[in-house]
Amino acid sequence: MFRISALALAMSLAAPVASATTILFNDFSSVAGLQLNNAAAAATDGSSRSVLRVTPSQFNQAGSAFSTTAVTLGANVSFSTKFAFNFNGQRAGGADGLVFVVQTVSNTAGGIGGGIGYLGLPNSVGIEFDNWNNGGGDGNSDNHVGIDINGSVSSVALNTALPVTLDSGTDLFAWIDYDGNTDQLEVRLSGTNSRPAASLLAYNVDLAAVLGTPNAFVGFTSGTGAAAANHDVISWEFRDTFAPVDLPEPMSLTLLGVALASMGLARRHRA
Ligand SMILES: [Ca+2]
Ligand SMILES: [Ca+2]
Ligand SMILES: [Ca+2]
Repeated sequence: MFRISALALAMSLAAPVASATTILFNDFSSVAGLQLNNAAAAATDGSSRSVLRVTPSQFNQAGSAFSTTAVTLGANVSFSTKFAFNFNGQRAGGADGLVFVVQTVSNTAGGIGGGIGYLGLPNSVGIEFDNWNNGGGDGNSDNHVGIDINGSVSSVALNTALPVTLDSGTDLFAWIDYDGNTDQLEVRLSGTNSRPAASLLAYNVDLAAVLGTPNAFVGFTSGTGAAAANHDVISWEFRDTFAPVDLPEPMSLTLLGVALASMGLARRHRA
């Protein structure tokens, strides 16, 4: 009797969790499901990869790419996302960066240059990866990550001590998680495809109030000015609940499952 219940429990612990993934681009060989605005386009990068080039390395551009249909976000507009990106082909120093955006329309690209394609988008939150120093609002940094609200590029939270160089031309990896139950927005960034334990930025914000609706369009904006770069998204996963991508399963559950299975086996041998 015990053996059966223990094995059943072990099996239930090992059962796959229902996926909350609503958007998944392993590459951008097809951009179906995305609305591309202004300068944004599918492109082939220097490694022959099919990428989403939100702005090309040309001066004074703005571009954006958003889901063509609204995503209904989870409890209190919770979400989790991960993407790989690469800034390359820099001209005059490389500018102005890439912003991951959650907003209530799909067809906009905001201001060029230091606006990073995000300036002026109402009812939105943006997580900016900014490779050009526009002064005090950028913390006098040309290599920072910020959290932006309602179309302002004067970030409400800023990290100017990144573990990577945005203009390195190498693939970078970002994880963004919002738990609407705690209102906590967390940003992680790495030069390797391994989710850091510690967040780079954490900020408390009531996104349900900012957006005014659980139905959101999610995607990216970018801009260039008197300096430019190819701002490429390499891959992208978005989940409509708080379900952090690449979060290891709790070790205790795995060990418990192994322990219970072993106990069942031991009892069978004794029988
Ligand atoms: Ca730069
Ligand atoms: Ca800037
Ligand atoms: Ca900035």
